Amino acid sequence: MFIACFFLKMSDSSLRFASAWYCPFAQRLWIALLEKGIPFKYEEIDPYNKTEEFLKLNPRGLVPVLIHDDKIICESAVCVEYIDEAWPQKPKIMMEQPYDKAQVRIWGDYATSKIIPLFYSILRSDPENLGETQKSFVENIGSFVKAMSPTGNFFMGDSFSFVDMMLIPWMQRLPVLKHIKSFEIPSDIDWYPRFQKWLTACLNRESVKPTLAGVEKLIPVFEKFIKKH
Ligand SMILES: N[C@@H](CCC(=O)N[C@@H](CS)C(=O)NCC(=O)O)C(=O)O
Repeated sequence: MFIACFFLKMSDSSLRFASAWYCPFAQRLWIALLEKGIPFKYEEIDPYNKTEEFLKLNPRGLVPVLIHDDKIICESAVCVEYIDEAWPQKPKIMMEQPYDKAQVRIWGDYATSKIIPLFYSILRSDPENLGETQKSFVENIGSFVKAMSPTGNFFMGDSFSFVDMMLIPWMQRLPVLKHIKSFEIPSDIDWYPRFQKWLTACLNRESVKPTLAGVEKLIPVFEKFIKKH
């Protein structure tokens, strides 16, 4: 009886994912939802045209937003942690062991605070500052790669986890930097083979593939972003 009620409750629950197709922050959550195999309703939103209805969902006016029954959750990293806890069935995105959990949080935060802002700085940089910004970007990606498990494909080895989801949307967009700013990670750098192994494995992950927007579609979005900022 208890089991029947539990399943009824699970299948009853409604999950809405408010997203924008080009948004790398929303992509983090999209990957997590597919990875967990959770059914959800996708809703395309234009976060730059902030309707009253959208601001009621998220007064910050940002996508992604998750609406689980009547509860509203925003901020991509928080949303990913939320679904991992609310749907505790495997795979565990946040890992099982306390030390592993700490690692995925530390390096997920590193990606968010030390790598991703530099991606946008490169896009916005004028030619005088471009070299310095690119150097820091490469150095910080290098620190991230050197912290990866030496075995397995992913950051934590064989487990595809929170930390991979935090960074892959921007690394998928590296060809956009190549197109707009002629930037590429130097392939003769010592950590490059480990980086490529990680990137290839992430891009071929079943939960990632459906979320990959084509580079030719993303380039105009970023060109518009540069004009605005
Ligand atoms: N810290 C937020 C960032 C989300 C974000 O910046 N989303 C962009 C789209 S990619 C957005 O909604 N921008 C609307 C705006 O800046 O007004 C998160 O992790 O969810």
